[in-house]
Amino acid sequence: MKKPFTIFSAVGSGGVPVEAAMTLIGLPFEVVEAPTWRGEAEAAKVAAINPLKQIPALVTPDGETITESAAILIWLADRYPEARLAPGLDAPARGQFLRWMSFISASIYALYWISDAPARLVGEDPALQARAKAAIKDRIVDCWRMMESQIPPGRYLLGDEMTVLDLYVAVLSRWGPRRVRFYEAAPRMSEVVKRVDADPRLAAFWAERFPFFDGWERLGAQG
Ligand SMILES: N[C@@H](CCC(=O)N[C@@H](CS)C(=O)NCC(=O)O)C(=O)O
Repeated sequence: MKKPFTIFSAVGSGGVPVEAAMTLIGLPFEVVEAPTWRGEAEAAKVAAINPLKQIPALVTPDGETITESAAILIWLADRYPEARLAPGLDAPARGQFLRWMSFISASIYALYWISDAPARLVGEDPALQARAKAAIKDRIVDCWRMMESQIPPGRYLLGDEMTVLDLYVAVLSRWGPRRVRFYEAAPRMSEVVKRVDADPRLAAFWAERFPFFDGWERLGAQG
């Protein structure tokens, strides 16, 4: 019997949209919980399959490892087209789908490498660290605002069907600078992420993997 998928991930992390996609597709998967930002012991759990010690990392039933959240999400959506989680290769929305998947990964997600541990860039000075974190939050808000100005959402970001882009944005918009600032910067996209938050197919999943609690839109669990 083939092994199920294994996803190296953590509650509230960038692995959550990948887990959500696999849940919607109906794939069997095991989670290795590895909150890499909580120190060397956790990071070491993923080192053998991702030398950057980052999650998410997916190991397929064939034993292939795929890292990079956007690549994993696009791969899953393309590999299981019956789940309709991405515009097909010839669909009119395909270009914009790839554009925004890359944008989220490169222009937004990558910044958390600094904001989760600003000493990596500015050393131990608390004032410099605070300045770096604040500047990154402002930059992320600017990125959301830019995306909002370029995208005319329907029920979902690319039209009437939910794609992995919606899952990606729904999760990353919960991190610092938190949803309240996302709502201000991107009011039309906010309607979409609230729809994704409320999707009944994901209710049990969100409760387990990125729970909503009183004040979460202001406080969040990470970032
Ligand atoms: N470019 C990577 C970024 C992944 C990433 O930054 N993951 C975070 C957790 S949400 C992490 O593992 N951080 C630990 C570190 O960078 O040292 C992706 O898109 O998958």
